[in-house]
Amino acid sequence: MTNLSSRVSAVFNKALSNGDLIFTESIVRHLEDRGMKFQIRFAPALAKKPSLNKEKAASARPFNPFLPPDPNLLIAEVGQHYNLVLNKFCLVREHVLLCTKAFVNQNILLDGSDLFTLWKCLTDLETEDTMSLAFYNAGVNSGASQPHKHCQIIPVERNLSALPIDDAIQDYLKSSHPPQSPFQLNILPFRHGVGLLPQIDTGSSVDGTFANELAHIFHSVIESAFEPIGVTLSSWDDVEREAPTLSPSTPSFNFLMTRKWMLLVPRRSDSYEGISINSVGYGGMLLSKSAEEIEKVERIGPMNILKELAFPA
Ligand code: B4P
Repeated sequence: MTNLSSRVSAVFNKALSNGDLIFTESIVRHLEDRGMKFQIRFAPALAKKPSLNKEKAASARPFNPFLPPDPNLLIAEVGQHYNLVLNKFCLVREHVLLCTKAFVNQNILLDGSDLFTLWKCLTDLETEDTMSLAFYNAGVNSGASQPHKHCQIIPVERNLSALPIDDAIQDYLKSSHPPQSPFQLNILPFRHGVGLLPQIDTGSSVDGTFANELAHIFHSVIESAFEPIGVTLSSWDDVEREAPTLSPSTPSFNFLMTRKWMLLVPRRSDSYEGISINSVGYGGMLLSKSAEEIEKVERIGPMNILKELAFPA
């Protein structure tokens, strides 16, 4: 266990026992759909969570939970520009958020510094039993509710089926030699891009060159995923860094990253038949807050829901 991961465990356990965060119990069941073994997480108590109306988030200046972060949820300052804080409303133990210290709008694209810091956290949070999944909900149609720039990280067990999208990517890599990057997975019926990350020895020192390399892979993944929709990188040029709300005119996407790969999915809408999905959904993990929602997911099929919320492949 690294210093960072033991600090996360210690701060999490203290915050939980002091009632500084709300951990919601959930039950996970599996549902196979078009070759992907989806996880459907049922958390009925979450229906009671105070939710930030997403339309309001786009149109008014809401309460900012990250500026300043609750000191009881703060794990550490990371580098000069970031705070690592616990998610106050978690379904998975030790769910953390990497937030910029100063306000930056969540529509601003991730840059080399964000990606490198995220990669460092993924590396430092890994344990023998768990890897980490980072995600970024960008834009009004991505499932985002907070306009302050923040990436999220959840621990994922190192088992087959623990992270369904990782299984799909590993299957692709086994059958494709040498793998192209960025690439698309045949199994996913919607526009997306996957980029492979260089495998760097955790003991070696990494520097700004690696940050630039991560930014380059991120840009190539955005371009490959968005190009057929007629969206280019310049679409993000006019986003105001300090704009207090999310602009509906900025393209939305979901972004997922592990130490091995990044995946980006352009988003067309926020919810389908009342089911809202964030980046975790595109990892193959859906959330249902009521029996009615579970019934809908089973009836429509998780892959169809993901397809309806994204653009055709
Ligand atoms: P956003 O990007 O803005 O939105 P989100 O993750 O979709 O969270 P939302 O709040 O809309 O949650 P939802 O009910 O859909 O991220 C904002 C983050 O800040 C969230 O993690 C939020 O909890 C956190 N936050 C808000 N106020 C805070 C405060 N005062 N201090 C610290 N953190 C604060 O989903 C509920 C939760 O379950 C989310 O964390 C979500 O990421 C997670 N989740 C969704 N699907 C899941 C799945 N299949 N498996 C496991 N977890 C899942």
